[in-house]
Amino acid sequence: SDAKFFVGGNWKANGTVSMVDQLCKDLTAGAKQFDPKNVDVVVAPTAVHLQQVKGALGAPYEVSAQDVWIKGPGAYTGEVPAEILKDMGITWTLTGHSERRAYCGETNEVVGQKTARALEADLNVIPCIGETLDQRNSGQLFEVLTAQVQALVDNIQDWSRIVVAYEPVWAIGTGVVATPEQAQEVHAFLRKLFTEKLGPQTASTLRIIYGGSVSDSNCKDLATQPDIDGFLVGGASLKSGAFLTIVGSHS
Ligand code: G2H
Repeated sequence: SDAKFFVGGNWKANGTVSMVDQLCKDLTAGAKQFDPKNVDVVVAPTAVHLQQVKGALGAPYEVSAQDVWIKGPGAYTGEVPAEILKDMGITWTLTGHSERRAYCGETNEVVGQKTARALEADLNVIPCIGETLDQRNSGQLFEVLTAQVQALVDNIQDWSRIVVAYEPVWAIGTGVVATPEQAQEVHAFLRKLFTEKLGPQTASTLRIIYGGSVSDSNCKDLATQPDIDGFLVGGASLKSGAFLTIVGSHS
């Protein structure tokens, strides 16, 4: 599509103070390897590493949370609301990553509400959607994705601050990447669905990024697919060299 390429690094529940320090140094040194006019690059460390990363990584990098609380600040022990992220200079959050759906019971409705909450507090959001292998094998792929998208459509007004991540659950952390054809098929379906629901203007500029075992060796073939506007990278985002290769894969 016409949208600017976008690459997110999802560090998941990984990192030590010294590892994060080194990764930030390496990313800073590697920033000259890409042109920020052509690609947005965002990294998502754990909640407790956010401040360290924010302090160590300046422009062109932006910093994202991996999740956000469904309500505002207040008596919600253990949670991190969007206002607190915003105040710390965090500009993005993921919502609805499949690991949160699977391990923390987040439903489409919860993901929609968290996304709305984050937008209200002025964050940019990367809601994640995707089917399991069972759902794909039993012919429910498009039905599952349509329900996930509908929950977003019901909750989001301003789509200019949204990047949608399509992450087939069977490809996450498994080393089994979707083929470029499989990914393009779904991205084209999603583009069409968003066109129907939001109109052609919004749909053509909406970034739809792919996630699931993206690596420095498979990124190039995926990046050339017409409806893949970038990547959400897990495992390979913990290695600066691989991550920077993926960041540069669109050019
Ligand atoms: C999918 C992805 C990052 P990985 O979860 O969100 O992780 O690249 O390790 O499959």
